Amino acid sequence: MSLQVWTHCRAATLVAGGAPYGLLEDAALAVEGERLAWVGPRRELPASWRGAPEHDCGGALVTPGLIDCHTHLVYGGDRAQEFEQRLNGATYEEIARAGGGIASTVRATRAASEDELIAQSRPRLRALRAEGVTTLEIKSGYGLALEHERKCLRVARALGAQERMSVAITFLGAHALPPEFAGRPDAYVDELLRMLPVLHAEGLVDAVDAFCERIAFTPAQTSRVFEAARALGLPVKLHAEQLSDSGGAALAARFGALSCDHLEWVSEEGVRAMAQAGTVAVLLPGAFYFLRETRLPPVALLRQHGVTIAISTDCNPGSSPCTSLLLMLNMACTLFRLTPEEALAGVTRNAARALGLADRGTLEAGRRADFVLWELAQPAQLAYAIGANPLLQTIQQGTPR
Ligand code: DI6
Ligand code: FE
Repeated sequence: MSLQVWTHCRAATLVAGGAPYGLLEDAALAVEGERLAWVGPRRELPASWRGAPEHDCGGALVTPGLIDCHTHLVYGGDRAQEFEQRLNGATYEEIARAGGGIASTVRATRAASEDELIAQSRPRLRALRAEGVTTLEIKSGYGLALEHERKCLRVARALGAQERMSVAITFLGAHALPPEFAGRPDAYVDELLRMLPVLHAEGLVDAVDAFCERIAFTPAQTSRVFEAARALGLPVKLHAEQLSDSGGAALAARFGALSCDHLEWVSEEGVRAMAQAGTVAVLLPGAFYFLRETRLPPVALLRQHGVTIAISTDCNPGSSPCTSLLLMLNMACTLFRLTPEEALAGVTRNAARALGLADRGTLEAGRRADFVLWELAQPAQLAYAIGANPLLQTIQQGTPR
């Protein structure tokens, strides 16, 4: 197995409990094949590693590969026209109720072939990758019928393989009611319960998500989807309390959800339930910003109850047409008042937890050798700059990309 050592760097390991950011000055990272075998101060590098091929990082800052744990990156078309409508006075909910919103992306996505969807989605993935993302979650939810959901999930898998990106795939069939089921949401949930085992058997589902909201699915309907996921042994996550408090967070916690995402309207009871269940709070500053929301997620309450906080782009055509995870770090700090350290943990260690991936998110022995070299002196600079990309190099599973 190939042995390599990376030296002359400052490593923000994100290992909790030690220095801020888990920072190691003058660090060395020893890589064996696709894994980190040893991480520590260079002068303590075990003798067995001396003589292994060495990469001089030239004093660069090193962090774990970034993890974008909530995206809807595979879709057809765009919604620039709705952006214009909103600037002329319509609200996101009004547009959705009038047949636009998610439904308009469903039309464009259904009309696109697998190859067209790959071509349209690839630049978004590449933009994230160019900023050091090494693990990406992609949700379905713009197909809303077996063949179209399958098409989107297959596109997500194909993009991961073609672009050397670790992709976690989430089935979000319960995203919106498709037009052919208008007025019959429970019948659509019946249909979802038929679709899920089929797609799962095809190896296309790593987790199950739903949109629990007054413009989407009720807690009772969400429960039925989660029961079906549980029966297949699949983890669940939930779009909860984005536009109103529907009690989704507590419901998801009852199912041991990996994460609840958005959470602007979550109650203290919901936060408590998440803390007890170990459910991660995924905050999405891009959607908050783009919809010009004013209700902030209760960050102080999340901290007080010890809920783990992750950050993500929510990359999607309607509420967050964003392909910059670094910009989300900045917005998590400026809009939500996270510290730069919390924000960085939110796209590394905690984002890994939100995906149930125990093998990544920090720089320590045994983890995947996914890491990024940045032309920066201080880790806080990652969240500080707006629109900069200080990336020098990404190493994915031990191999420079
Ligand atoms: N919440 C969101 O922010 C996205 N989906 C969801 O359930 C928005 C999806 C869209 O508007 O296309
Ligand atoms: Fe989302």
